[in-house]
Amino acid sequence: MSSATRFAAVVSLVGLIMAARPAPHARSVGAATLTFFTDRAAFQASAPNLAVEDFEQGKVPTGGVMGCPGPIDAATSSPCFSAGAIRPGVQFTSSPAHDRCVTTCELALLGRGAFGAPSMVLVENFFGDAFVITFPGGNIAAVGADLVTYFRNGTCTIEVSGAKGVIGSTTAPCTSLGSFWGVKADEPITRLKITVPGNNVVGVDNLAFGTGAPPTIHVALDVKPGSDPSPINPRSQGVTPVAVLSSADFDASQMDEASMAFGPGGASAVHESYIDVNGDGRPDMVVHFSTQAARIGCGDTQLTMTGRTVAGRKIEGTGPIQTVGCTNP
Ligand SMILES: [Ca+2]
Ligand SMILES: [Ca+2]
Repeated sequence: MSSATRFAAVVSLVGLIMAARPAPHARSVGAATLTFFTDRAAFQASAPNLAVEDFEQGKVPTGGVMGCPGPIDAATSSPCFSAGAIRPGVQFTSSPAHDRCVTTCELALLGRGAFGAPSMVLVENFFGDAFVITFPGGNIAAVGADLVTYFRNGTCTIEVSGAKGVIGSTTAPCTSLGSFWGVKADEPITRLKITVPGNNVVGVDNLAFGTGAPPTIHVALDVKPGSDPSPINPRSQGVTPVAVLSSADFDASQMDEASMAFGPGGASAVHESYIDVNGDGRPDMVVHFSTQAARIGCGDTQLTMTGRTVAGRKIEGTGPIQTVGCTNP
């Protein structure tokens, strides 16, 4: 109740004092390629398996507004969020930063119905501030969100940063109901800075973020097909054959043999052929690699292979082994 009053008072009061800041100046560093999206379905098709933060674990009542101290992340424990309520890997702040709610809060959590919000959304709390999203964990190549503004619809400016600084900037509609905007980059995205001109506040809902890469395909290996268990002498100067088994979901002929790496040493494939080694009717890929180059350790119980399909999909496989010849010097 008092929080709601404070939000309204702060925004209107501060808005009178603070002039709208100029839009950020975009500056490209290096040669990052950014692809922008305005349709969530198209974005998700291009960048599957993203985590989504929808703020629905927030503690604001329906129709209410709460001031929230920043930064907000998975560790935050505040009147707005309990620890663990926000997904790991993302942090929300405003720019410039403000105090920790000693007098005011830099962020605000809107409940469903507040200012027309369709569900809980997080916004910055001062006219002219930027809403800032950082990804401390790294490895984020795709980010999308419903951009939200209150008081009126507007045009947001979104500045995208990587490790070396700003890698691009664009504009997109932001509305009280939320308007989707997304980006994919060919280098890790570390930060988004979102601003809206005029006496307005800006934030996001349904923030999707992640590597944007399809999941790794896990395959089964049959080391030394035809022998069970699969004895390997790590000191052997020869080659070891391994069958990469096809399955209903995976066609071993789609492996890019140049990408394959066996064992801790990452041995390359030196020869491959296609035979159905397990009699399931699906041809398997039989690859030979240098046993020495694989650096298998005495006592290892499994062999791991990594690689990619010709289409670029990551592959990982393991199969049991039994090391032999390790006892004699
Ligand atoms: Ca929400
Ligand atoms: Ca087979």
